[in-house]
Amino acid sequence: MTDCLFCRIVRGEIPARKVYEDDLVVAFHDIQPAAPVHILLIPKLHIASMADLELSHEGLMGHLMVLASRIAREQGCTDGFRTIVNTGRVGLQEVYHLHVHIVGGPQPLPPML
Ligand code: D5M
Repeated sequence: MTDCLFCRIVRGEIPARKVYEDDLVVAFHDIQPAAPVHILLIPKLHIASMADLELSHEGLMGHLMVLASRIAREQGCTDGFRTIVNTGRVGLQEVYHLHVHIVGGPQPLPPML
């Protein structure tokens, strides 16, 4: 997926304010933050959306979830946070490279639904 926006961030072709990176994942600030803390956590592997997950991705997705918790804590979300994975047209997904939004801040977030 050479022209995927988030693949380009993974390759360093587009700048991003990274807060974490390892062999499997990258986390960076969302360009349009919806809250004081708004981080996107992505696998380096191009997976278009949650609808495309396979059993072989189990370990990678477990890694992603454990890191979401750690990154939220490191960003100061010690009293809770929200994790969101928008999926497909109905899920209002804009960027088709699987990503977990980590959203938080000092105040309670408004209800989603
Ligand atoms: O959300 C996609 C999210 O990706 C949305 O909150 C904006 C963010 N975005 C788009 N381009 C960038 C760059 N270049 N850096 C950081 N964040 C970005 P979705 O769940 O697909 O609706």
